[in-house]
Amino acid sequence: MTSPIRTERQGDVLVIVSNNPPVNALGAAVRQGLEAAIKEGVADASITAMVIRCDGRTFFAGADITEFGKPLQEPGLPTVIDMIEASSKPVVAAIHGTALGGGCEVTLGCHYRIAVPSAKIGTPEVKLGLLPGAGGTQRIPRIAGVKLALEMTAIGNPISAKAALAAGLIDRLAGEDSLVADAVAFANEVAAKRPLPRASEGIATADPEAVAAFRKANARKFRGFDAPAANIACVEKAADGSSFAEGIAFERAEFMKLMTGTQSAAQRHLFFAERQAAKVDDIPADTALRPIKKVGVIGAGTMGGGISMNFLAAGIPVTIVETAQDALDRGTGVIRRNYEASAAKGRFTTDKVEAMMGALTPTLDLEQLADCDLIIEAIYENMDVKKELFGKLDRIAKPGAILASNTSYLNIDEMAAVTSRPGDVIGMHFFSPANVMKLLEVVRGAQTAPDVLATVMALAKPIGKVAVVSGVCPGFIGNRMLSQRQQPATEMLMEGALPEQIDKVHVDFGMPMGPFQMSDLAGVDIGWHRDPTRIESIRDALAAEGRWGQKKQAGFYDYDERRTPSPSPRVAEIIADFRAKAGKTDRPIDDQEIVERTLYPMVNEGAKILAEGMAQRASDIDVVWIYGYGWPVYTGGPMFWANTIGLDTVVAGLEKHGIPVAPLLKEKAAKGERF
Ligand code: 3H9
Repeated sequence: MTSPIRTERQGDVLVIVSNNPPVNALGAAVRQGLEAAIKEGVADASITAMVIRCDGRTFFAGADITEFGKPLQEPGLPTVIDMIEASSKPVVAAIHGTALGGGCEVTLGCHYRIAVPSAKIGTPEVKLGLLPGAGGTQRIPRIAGVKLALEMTAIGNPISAKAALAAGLIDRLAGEDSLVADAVAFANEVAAKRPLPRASEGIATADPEAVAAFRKANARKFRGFDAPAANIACVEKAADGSSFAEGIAFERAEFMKLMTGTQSAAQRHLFFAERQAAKVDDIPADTALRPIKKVGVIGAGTMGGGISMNFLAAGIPVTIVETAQDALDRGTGVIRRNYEASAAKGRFTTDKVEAMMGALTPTLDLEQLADCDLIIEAIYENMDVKKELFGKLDRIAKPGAILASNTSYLNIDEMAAVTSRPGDVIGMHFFSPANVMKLLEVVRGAQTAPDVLATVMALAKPIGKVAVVSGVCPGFIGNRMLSQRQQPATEMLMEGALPEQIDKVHVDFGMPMGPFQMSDLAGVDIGWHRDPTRIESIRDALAAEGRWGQKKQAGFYDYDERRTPSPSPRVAEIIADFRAKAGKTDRPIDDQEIVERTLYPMVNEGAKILAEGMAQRASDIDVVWIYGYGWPVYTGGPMFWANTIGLDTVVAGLEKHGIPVAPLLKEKAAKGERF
């Protein structure tokens, strides 16, 4: 087998080149090749300096994640990096693309670093539930200080080459198109310079105030995750007077703890799940896509506005249609205000705001959609109205245009059936707020054409979404599972639990909110029959009293002006009243029962969704729940979580409460299999 590493001589400089597509991950063959190449450069008396660079789209994007959890093949990355740093001849890292994780750590082992201006440098391991385990937590603070090291390791966002230059993480910028020549020139320039600058020999200054402030500022973001604290502890260790060797030993121990834990396994699962979700099993990867140069959105309400924002931000012009001028003005006004708020936070320039608004065409005339390549309807959920609209679109839209519905539970096939082109019809279910939430549930109708599905799946990436394919069923993947937790939660109110107890179990589990907090946010009055004298459920009773949720500052909770919830004595009264009328006696309900009756049924429903082929794979369901509903990332999503607690445990829990177990779940549990 040929090595992914080759060496080339440029005068007295040995250029070490990696060619390991797609992202030059630092797998075993790369590490072995690097080790051999460094040895070659050190041993060859005619070589005065070395350059490490990569072919393809990026510098090393990190350790090879597919090797994690398997026996280590020598040499390990820390060994290779130590060897680079120990070299008696200068080594220059020549960076383009993204030098991430282990890739960034390789650059820190080098004595000098040069990067093209477009390069990005970072240690995103925390997003995989890990920490930079090849010296990163010890070298970054020694070069760039504790403050930046905390941000880079515990938050994990990459920084620009310019920022890296300012922080000393790179020494100079190369020309965008002259990296190799500039790196070789740099190597020649420093060839005779001694002593060699070695990051491990630097001293990091302790900054307890910065650490405390950082912890406080990010407490919410870090809630529930193990890795951020471990990253912080390692950075602190680098600056507490310990030797580099002691710091490295500490880093190694922390890294191994994380690597063998459930959280990192869950986060690595998500990394691959997210990428897998983009693939549709029966559609070839090279399917020709339909060009999407202009998008039409029908409805300028919260959903339509949010959907439009995604395309405008991606540089795709949008025509937005409403039925009345005031609604249209309101909708476009909200879009502008949202963009301006983001600009005020420094997310983009005011020029960009104007460019995006300039690409938005508001209109009351549906005919204006005639030249759109994709039309998404985001009107209210009524099948008759939607069918009428699809009939009109069939007449107006140009041939080949994709006709999409943002429905969250209605049948796409019924909408497709009223058109003469059912193959062009698809569901694009965005989640609210649509400009923020990352999930896009793509609903594949019975007749949706393969190239239509492939086009919409490919469109997700440029608009910053993670797309998952769902079949046609009520509520699709996400809302279908959601309904499975709402009903038992309400039943438990009748048996002795209070909304705050049930919600707390969900929040402690890591959800952004529990079932009743979600009801209050969405509106208790949604789907209400609007007859205050007809009180058949707790929900009816709340709605009849005008307790419609957050918008009325009263729902399952009481709210103050800042929308901070507090448990409501009135709600407790209503519930007690209902229980009494139903002749039910209270009993204590413990937290475990809440988990078993609200979360296990979701897994159960997930198994049915899988068995019916409504989801392509269990990991797609995990992606839906993590990106659409905020299921805690560190548990890996409902199906991965079920694997970790054991499918037999889930089955036993469901049976205990008399909930019928899905055959697929039962079968897998009996065979000792996982999803
Ligand atoms: C680490 O370094 C630990 C060390 O500190 C300590 C060690 C001791 N490994 O994302 P894309 C695959 S932890 C294996 O679609 P893009 C990916 O699955 C690592 N495979 O491309 C996909 O495969 P497929 C720290 C990887 O252009 C294909 O490459 N580093 C890896 O949108 C294309 O990926 C990171 O966390 C990997 N490291 O984005 C960086 N990376 O085609 C992780 C990617 O079969 N990577 N693949 O689906 C990224 O963030 C993005 O891939 C990157 C490119 C920004 C580089």
